[in-house]
Amino acid sequence: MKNFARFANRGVLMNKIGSESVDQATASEQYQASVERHLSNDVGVSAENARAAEWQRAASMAARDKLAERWVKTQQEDTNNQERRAYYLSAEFLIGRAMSNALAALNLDKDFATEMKKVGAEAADVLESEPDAALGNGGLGRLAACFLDSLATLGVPSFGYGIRYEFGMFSQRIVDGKQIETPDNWLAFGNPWEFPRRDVFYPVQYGGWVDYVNGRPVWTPSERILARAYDMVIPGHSTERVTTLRLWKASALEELDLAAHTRGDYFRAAEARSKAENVSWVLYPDDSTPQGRELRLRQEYFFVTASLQDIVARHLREFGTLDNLHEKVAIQLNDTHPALSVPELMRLLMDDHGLTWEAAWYQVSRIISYTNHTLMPEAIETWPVGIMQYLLPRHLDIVYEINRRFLAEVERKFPGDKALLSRVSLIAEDGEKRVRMGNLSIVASTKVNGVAKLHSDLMVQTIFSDFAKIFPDRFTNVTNGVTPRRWLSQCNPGLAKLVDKKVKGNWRVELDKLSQLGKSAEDKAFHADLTKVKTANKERLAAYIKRELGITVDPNALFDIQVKRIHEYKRQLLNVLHVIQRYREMIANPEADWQPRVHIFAGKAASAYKMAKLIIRLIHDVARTVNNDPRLKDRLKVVFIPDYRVSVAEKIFPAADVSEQISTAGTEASGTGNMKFALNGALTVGTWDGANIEIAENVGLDNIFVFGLRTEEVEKLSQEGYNPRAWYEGNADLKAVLDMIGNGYFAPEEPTRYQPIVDTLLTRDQYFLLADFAAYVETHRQVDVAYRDREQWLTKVVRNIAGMGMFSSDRTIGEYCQRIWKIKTK
Ligand code: 26V
Repeated sequence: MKNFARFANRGVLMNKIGSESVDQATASEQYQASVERHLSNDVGVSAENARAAEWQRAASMAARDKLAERWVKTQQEDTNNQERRAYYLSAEFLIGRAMSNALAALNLDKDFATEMKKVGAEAADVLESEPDAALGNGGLGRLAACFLDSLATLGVPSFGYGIRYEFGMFSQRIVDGKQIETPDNWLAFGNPWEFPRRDVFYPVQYGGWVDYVNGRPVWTPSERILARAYDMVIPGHSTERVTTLRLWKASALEELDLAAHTRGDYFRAAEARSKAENVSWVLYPDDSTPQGRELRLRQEYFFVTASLQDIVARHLREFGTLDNLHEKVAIQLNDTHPALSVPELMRLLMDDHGLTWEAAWYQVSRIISYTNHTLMPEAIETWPVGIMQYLLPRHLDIVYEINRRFLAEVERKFPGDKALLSRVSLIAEDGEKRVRMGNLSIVASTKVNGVAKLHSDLMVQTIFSDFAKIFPDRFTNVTNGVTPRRWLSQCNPGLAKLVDKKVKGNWRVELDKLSQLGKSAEDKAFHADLTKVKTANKERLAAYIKRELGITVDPNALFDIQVKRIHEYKRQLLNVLHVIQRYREMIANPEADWQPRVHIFAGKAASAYKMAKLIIRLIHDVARTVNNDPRLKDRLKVVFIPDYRVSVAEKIFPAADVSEQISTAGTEASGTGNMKFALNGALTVGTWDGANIEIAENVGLDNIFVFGLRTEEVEKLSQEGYNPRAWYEGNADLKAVLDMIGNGYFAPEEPTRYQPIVDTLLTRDQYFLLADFAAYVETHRQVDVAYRDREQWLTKVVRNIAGMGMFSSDRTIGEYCQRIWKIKTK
């Protein structure tokens, strides 16, 4: 192994260069030697024969070794310091790839390519061969991953807790313009980043009944499985601190049910195993209505009970008493998915540890806080009382008792208001009786927060207005953020380098420092550098599009991009309507000096969401028509990039000129893609919604394109009786666009294909596309004009990047620590 020899020579190096770079060189060489050792000893292949994926395994094992050292130290520190810990409970963590982030955290990223080259491997291929860990649907799951990065970086004593899904978010393939879902077998080649903790497991029980023996409840469950811990190390940046993401895998109590086995019933034994493992088998890919499936409730209880048992056990190990649990533990519920934490923690404290109701409630209500991520009433979880009774009878009893006491308190504060009692009750009694998980979470929480200013305001004015009256001090806002390590430093090294030149201080961990760029807003040399970087990023994306789809796009065209889950409220359809309008204008006047544009879409549709799938198909049919129309001379291209995921997002954000954030005002809780685009120098075309508003405030209204109805206007229009057909009749362009879709212009082989789209738009148009169409089209005309004034545009770009300081997830986590968890940060 030639590199061991090089390593042995480092004494010579020492004499040549300064000590810091010697340390760096040494670290890199040690790392490289370790990679080669793992390649031979663990992967079992020679450097000469190793392929990219094999180098990847070896390289990640070597990085993992280094992280493990930091990990052991951090845990020892936290145990010694005995400070309050934050526990982030989330059914989703959308991590993506771990390798380049780990190398960056270890400060080994710069030499990695050179070291790999020396052994004949291409670093880019090695990094690309890592599968994404896609244990989440979209924004909510990615936020959890950004939060872990910030918890580690800020050195907060903390754990993430979730589920080790065997299959993550489905892969999306497009066949004849239609979405096909295929399983995401991300663990097929093992996961080098995880540490199975064979000695950490807890029982998880379901079903059965509750007896009252001398007035004390005794739960006799009918099923028992195990939750086994698998840890992932989450490295901090510019610190040696790390944090832990502990994921639970379900397994049978015994690998094979021995009793069944000795009876010779081999298949029954195998069945018990697969039934148990079923619980952590697959992520629910439904980003739309929660369907109230029993397996989903099993999953939620599964990770809640395992995590809480683990937290209690750790606390008892460290303190030997539960008296101070609430002083040392802060639990954050990422939406209502872990809301069973409320009755479960009550149960553990009372039934297993003998606390009284009052003592247990005192603790629970000081430990738990809840983040709400959507205002859509249909998206807030409820569980049929029948399923709860069957699966978790003891928990249902506890929920009833919490409700009894809570409603009595409300009755005392607001006597005689029966309607109020029924609205805030933890049990919905209209129709099938259901447990309201949002209400349950609020009643037990220290703090309840929304994820952007507008969202938090609307939360207390609409869905939770009754609770805001009952608990006026409980509600607060913590605006979302994203980690600048992954979403600028790693995904856009070209831009990061320019920022390094202009900004003093470590902007990677103090993003506010980006404001220093403001002084270069009109600097022509800087503009030229920015243009070079953006063009290179667009070339990189164009090459990816060519490779994946065979479509040629011009990197000099304006790249207009909308990437996110496909949902009617996010209005990808409005974007399509604009593209069609532009197409009409161009063929009507082909000789005009049209700004060349590439309209890029990506995103997955929930598998049962018919309308979302039809929108994907329409995008493909429009793309086929537009991309092949010779009259346009390639000045308009439409591209749908398949299988949107974290690693694809990292290629897309850096290449955008225009970011589409066009949800109906009042519907998008925050958005985080909007932040990633602006941070990478794209200008936003957006509604006055979610975090767009705060982005506008921070980058300046002159540097963002805001259009469309405001929340109050949407509300007013809706009250007055919105008639979409009148908007259709009243706007000849809009009418022509919808008629083209309805007449089968884009699907001549099946002219009625898009009738359902036109029908919903003309009869209901729940998300006010037709009302916003004209303003949206007009705004894009302004975008074209602005884009051509290169200096002006680049000034706006700089002001965008400079204004994004507050959208670091470090700021967000800092606020959670201060205002919700009461944890000190350095
Ligand atoms: C579900 C549904 C189902 C029915 C109709 C509309 C709708 C809308 C959203 C959802 C997802 C709920 C939870 C969620 O993923 N929220 C997202 O959380 C992100 C992180 O806070 C935030 O940036 C997004 O705006 C928000 O949609």
